[in-house]
Amino acid sequence: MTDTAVRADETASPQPAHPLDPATAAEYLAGREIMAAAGLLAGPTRFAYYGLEEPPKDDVLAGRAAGRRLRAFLINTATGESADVVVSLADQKVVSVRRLDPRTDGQMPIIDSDFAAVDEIVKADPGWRAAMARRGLDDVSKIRACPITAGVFGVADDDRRRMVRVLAFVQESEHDLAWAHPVDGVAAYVDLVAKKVFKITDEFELPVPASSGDYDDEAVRGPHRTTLRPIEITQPEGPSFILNGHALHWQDWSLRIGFDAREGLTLHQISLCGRPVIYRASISEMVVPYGDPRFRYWQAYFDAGEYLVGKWANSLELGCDCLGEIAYLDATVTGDGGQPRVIKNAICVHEEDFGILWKHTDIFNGSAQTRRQRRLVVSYFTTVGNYDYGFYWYFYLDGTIECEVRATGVLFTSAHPGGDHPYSTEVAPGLAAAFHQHLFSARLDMTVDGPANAVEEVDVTGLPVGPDNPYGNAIVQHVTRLTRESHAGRRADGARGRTWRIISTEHQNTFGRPVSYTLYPESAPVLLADPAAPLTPRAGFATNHLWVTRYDPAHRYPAGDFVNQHPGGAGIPAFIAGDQDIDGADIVLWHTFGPTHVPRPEDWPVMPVARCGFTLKPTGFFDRNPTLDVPPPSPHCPAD
Ligand SMILES: [Cu+2]
Repeated sequence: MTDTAVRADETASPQPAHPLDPATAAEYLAGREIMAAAGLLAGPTRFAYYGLEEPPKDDVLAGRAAGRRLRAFLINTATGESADVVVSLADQKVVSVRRLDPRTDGQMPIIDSDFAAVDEIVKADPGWRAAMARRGLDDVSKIRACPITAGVFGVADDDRRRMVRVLAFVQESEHDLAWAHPVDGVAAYVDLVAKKVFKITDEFELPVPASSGDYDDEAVRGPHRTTLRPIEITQPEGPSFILNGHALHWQDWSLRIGFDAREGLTLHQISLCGRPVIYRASISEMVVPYGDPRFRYWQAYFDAGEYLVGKWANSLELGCDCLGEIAYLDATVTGDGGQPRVIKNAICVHEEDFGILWKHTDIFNGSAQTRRQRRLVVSYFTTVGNYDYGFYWYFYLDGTIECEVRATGVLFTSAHPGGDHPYSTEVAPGLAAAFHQHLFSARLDMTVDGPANAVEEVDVTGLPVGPDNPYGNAIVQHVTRLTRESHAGRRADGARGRTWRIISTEHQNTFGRPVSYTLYPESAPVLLADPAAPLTPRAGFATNHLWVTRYDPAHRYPAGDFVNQHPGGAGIPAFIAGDQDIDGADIVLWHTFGPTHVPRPEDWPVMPVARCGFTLKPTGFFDRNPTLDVPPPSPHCPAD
């Protein structure tokens, strides 16, 4: 084993070193004390979210020492009463308490104890047991209840209460993979406050698919292949990065690493050669809508706003999840009671060789040079139900920033009805996986050489034959400045090579052009739900690939603060309602990306990683290739 854990120079001090550092265990406890003393935690009150309330950007940039604040979403599980609370640790007091009306404001995210409660509630319900018994499932101890956020569909008795809808799977033995055995056609609707099943939909019966999906079972997977020889990554002099607390330095890059139960990994104050590029970057929401219109039409998860992706972060294993010289950071999240829980080795920082950086063999002067690319990788992995997501941010020697999401885990399944079912793929005998989308929203608070930025949409096209283009070979850029929020909801266009350039309106390069970074999107479909679908206003952010908004510290989540059972219109649609000027302002880009997933048989029983993401490249940010100073990889490499 050559992989090495590089312990960061972390202090054990409960006091965070920087205003943007994640909240510490001691801070969570201190904040909890303040809330308890104010009487906010009476009765069965639980924390549905608990995290750092980041200080205003102006204060951070001005170096003003802002007092630390925490934000908590509290829910009384007996009454459903919900409150959005901010406490000041410095002042030892509650700063604000906003009582929510969940019918209009939305419900609190799903909490840990909901999972266990739902299992008990459905198994105690005679109607649900009868529905299972009709399908020959008399032993409910073998049934796994899967609670799914309910959405809002305008059905009166569905939408006025804190609820989940519950699908069932059969787990034949302790190690059986339950996702292989969906019980289709039936769902229980559970009122989480009344703690009872209030409705059962039972539309059709199909046989529970029987084939094992237990990929750990040698009888299912077959013997391990023996033909893979070891690959070892060694860095005998150690990695080239320095991690000091949450501050990371590598080559000309510097940034700060944060972590939040809702957004997971957050990156702050990303700069290159001492020049700011992004003030804050995160994946601030995601929605996974399924396309089966039968009784399960409501299946769509907002994994960040409804389930809190960061809370389910994995502890990473050296030599398994990460190879080479690794520095880990722990993440601290909290349980329902507001008690801290440390996820060891949640964030992985390492350096990777990435093939050729540049290379040329010159036909005239005989020079033959090769340089190798490297990237700094900051990543974490999380498990939300059946799926697992890896979130990777890459920083390259040439100034490129890349975000990659890796989706893996197990498909969400149903029973295949036979024939050419239009909405799903048969992935094992009688087992179906519905078509669905994974749509992520990257929140990119840009500061390209300072906060005064603007966005240009750049298309590339040919021109028709004409007096200035007699042979029809002309290629031109079409540059459109996005000047107002109302005009900045944009779609990618692969046929026109569409990109978006984030320019400084204050700084120019040697050619007299604004320094800029270009966002290169993947041209995958945006939300495929009909514009009239109840989901569409709830997932408004996902209806375009790009939005640009004026920076507002309250605009953090593109589907709104309270996504669970929110009727729609929060987040991006509300942010842009004021139609502010975004030209030469402090602006935030919201970029929608992600796959539309038509499952393949090869995605079963566990799915090989599917990648998606986007790239940001310096574009006239430098005056020439910034990597000419990268030395040859080894003395024997130059051929001349
Ligand atoms: Cu998928």
